[in-house]
Amino acid sequence: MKLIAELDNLADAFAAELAGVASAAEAESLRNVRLGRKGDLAALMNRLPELPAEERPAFGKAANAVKERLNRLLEDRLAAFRAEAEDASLSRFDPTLPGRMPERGSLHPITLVMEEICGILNNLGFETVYGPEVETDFHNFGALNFPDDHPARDMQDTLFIAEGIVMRTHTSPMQVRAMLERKKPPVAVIAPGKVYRRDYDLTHSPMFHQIEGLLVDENISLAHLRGVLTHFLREFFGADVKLRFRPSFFPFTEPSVEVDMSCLICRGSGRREDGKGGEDGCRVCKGTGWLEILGAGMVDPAVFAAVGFDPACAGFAFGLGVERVAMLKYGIDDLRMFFENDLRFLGQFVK
Ligand code: FA5
Repeated sequence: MKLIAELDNLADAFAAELAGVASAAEAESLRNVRLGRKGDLAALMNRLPELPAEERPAFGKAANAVKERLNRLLEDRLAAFRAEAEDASLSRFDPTLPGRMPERGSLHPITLVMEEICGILNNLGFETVYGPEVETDFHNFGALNFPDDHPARDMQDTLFIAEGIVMRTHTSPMQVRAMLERKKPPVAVIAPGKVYRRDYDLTHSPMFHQIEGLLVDENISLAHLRGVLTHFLREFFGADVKLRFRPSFFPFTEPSVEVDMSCLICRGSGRREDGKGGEDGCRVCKGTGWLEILGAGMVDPAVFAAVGFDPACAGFAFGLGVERVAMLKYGIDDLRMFFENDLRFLGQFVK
């Protein structure tokens, strides 16, 4: 058969086959078989030398024209497949469906509680200050009247970093830093932040948060401390909260107190929901109806001496456990939930 006739046949066969393809992928494979570099059209063109020399230019031209035409047909078919796919996805799109809310982050409950507490104390005139979590032995213990090798250092299981360097075990070193910086009274600061101890159970975690408060001025007494703490706790928990001041001991305060709050989980009853009391009762207050939330006292003259303040100065300090307060505020009976980072838990505290 003449080459030119074979070219026509190929074009007709291609058009027929193209009409029958069911997908873009089938159309592409047809392009390969018929029009590709090793396809049927290329094979025909390779036979050009069979023709007499004078017929070759006309055949070459015709073959190129066929190639172009068939490629155009194929592109049209591919465009039709694309349009069909778009239509199909549009018909699946239902504009009346409710939108999908993007997930929103939220502040951690401990952050929320710290912000609220600091807000109340800022309103009373306390300024917020921040300090390092890796502390010197001097700031964490020495200046706070913990003598070297004094058993009082065992009160807090310390994580040591190096000789003379510790993870701060409380925010009280900020008392020392604030007084060293201010050089003389008045000082009225609060210092929120992380502290570290070797502790782990329902109400103790190895990293937790405290807020330190320090007021040094003229004629400050324990009555001012009681007034400030009572105001703060009533603002935070409501007017019916009950407080209990217990005598205690801290090397850096004299006299010292520990403040307990009526347990809001069991409403001070010490009993669980099923009525069990005593040691088997409320998990948070261990059946006592009270939960210790802070330590406090009048600044010890030895601390004033260590920072170069006149030991006759007067001031009070307190250190509050933020997680304990947050547990009571939100009715959470296991402090470890704050640190498990379960989004189902954290998502409940969106402001
Ligand atoms: C102190 O840390 C003193 N610096 C507080 C202080 C400051 C006293 C200023 C006097 C003047 P204490 O070790 O009791 O004291 O801790 C204070 C509060 O932190 C406790 O009442 C408790 O609420 C909380 N707390 C203590 N240990 C943990 C822990 N492992 N996990 C969570 N909260 C804790």
